[in-house]
Amino acid sequence: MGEISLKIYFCGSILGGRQNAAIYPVIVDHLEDLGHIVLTKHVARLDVLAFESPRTPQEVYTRDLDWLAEAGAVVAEVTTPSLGVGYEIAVALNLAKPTLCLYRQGTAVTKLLLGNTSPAITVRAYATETQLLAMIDVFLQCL
Ligand code: 6K6
Repeated sequence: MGEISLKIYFCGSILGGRQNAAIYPVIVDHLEDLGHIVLTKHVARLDVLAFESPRTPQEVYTRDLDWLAEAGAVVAEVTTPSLGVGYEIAVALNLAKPTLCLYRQGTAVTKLLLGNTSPAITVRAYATETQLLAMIDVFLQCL
């Protein structure tokens, strides 16, 4: 791969907490640097709630579900537990979307992800930013 531009759905915690949100733009920027389109790049914005506030909950839901359906792959940062991210991952797996779940090494992550037997899921712990970006590269190369 390398030349193929994918639509990627990025998931990161919003209401679940923003304590690991500094890594979200690193992931989104990397995906864009590789030439991909990140449908949900607003999730990485510091001001995501203000940015999205003109939209009704139904608008957010319908738009996000439509984007999930059109995405070629899903990349989720799951260090901070989030109901919304968990929901998105479940939908993505039901749609058989290749789904990469990344978390900071040493963090407790739900067994529903760690033990997930869906053929579409890849779950990886990263210790450094360099490792995280390499994991994204390997995931995309295997699509
Ligand atoms: C404010 C007012 C109306 O809507 C908002 C902003 N809410 C959201 N905007 C955009 N995406 C959202 C919103 N809430 C959840 N999501 C999706 O769920 C994102 O794609 C994230 O990946 C995930 C975050 O879920 P929570 O449960 O941590 O918020």
